[in-house]
Amino acid sequence: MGPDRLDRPVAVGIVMGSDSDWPTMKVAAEALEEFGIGYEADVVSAHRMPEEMIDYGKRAHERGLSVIIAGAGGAAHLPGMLAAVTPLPVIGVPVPLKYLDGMDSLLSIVQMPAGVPVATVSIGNARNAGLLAARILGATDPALQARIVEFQAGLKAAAHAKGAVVRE
Ligand code: RP5
Repeated sequence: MGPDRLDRPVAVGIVMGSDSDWPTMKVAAEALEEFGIGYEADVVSAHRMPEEMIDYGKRAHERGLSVIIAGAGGAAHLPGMLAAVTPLPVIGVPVPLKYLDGMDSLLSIVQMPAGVPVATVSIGNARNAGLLAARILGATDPALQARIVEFQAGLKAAAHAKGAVVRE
């Protein structure tokens, strides 16, 4: 895998079923940016381009990716089908559509059979998908893990500050 547009090695593949998912999925990209993690982003529809989707999943690890973040809405088969063909960790993002408030997306991503895991975040929560990918990469990258610890300290400080406002 070559570098991304900022010359970083591409460690995370962000894929989605449609470009209409990008407003949700770009938040995962923003989280990766915060930690300086290289990524690529593509539309790889499970239903509209199944051969390309299988090829993406089969080759992702050979191309140097370490984590796949896959988002889809409705009959959201993309994360699960990728998990079926890749040895990489797959993080699923249920994208909420106009009907059913994203429950359809959530249930079709989260109910994977034993043996084929997808780490599913909450409906529309692509930020957590990006942060989870950072944690996975941080497990073998001490400098990145140190930045995650610093980020968590920031969360704690912000929560304490909010508590102080409530007590005033
Ligand atoms: C899903 O169908 C996509 O992931 C998207 O959430 C949904 C609608 O796609 P479009 O009709 O907007 O292209 O496969």
